[in-house]
Amino acid sequence: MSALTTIRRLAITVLVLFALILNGCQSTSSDNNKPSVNFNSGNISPGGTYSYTFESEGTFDYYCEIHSADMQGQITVSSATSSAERDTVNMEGNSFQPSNLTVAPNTEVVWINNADHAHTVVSGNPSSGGGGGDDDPY
Ligand SMILES: [Cu+2]
Repeated sequence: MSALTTIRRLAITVLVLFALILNGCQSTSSDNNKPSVNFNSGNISPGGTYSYTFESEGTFDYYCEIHSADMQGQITVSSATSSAERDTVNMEGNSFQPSNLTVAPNTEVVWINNADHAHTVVSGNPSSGGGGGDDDPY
């Protein structure tokens, strides 16, 4: 093997290592530190339900599009909480009960509409534009 070939191989190795290091940095960018959820129940009739499974830890705002000013809630997903397959949020009048629910990762949250009119459950908050199309979980 000539000295030139050895140098070339070294150079390529260094470039590949650099690429791997840069890739590694990208995968720990802010996107991974801010898990996002995206859901939109559409109209839930009285007596109807909607469910969503929260997989990763984080704090997730949600609201009702119909009563957005008053009707907001939050799901906190934390592995410090004892796990359960399922947990529920009741929609009473124009509020979510409880408005702050903490669950373990991979819990299915079921919203139950106990009111006499329709509600929706949409990820995000009214100022984020909502519609379930916004990536911002805050
Ligand atoms: Cu509502």
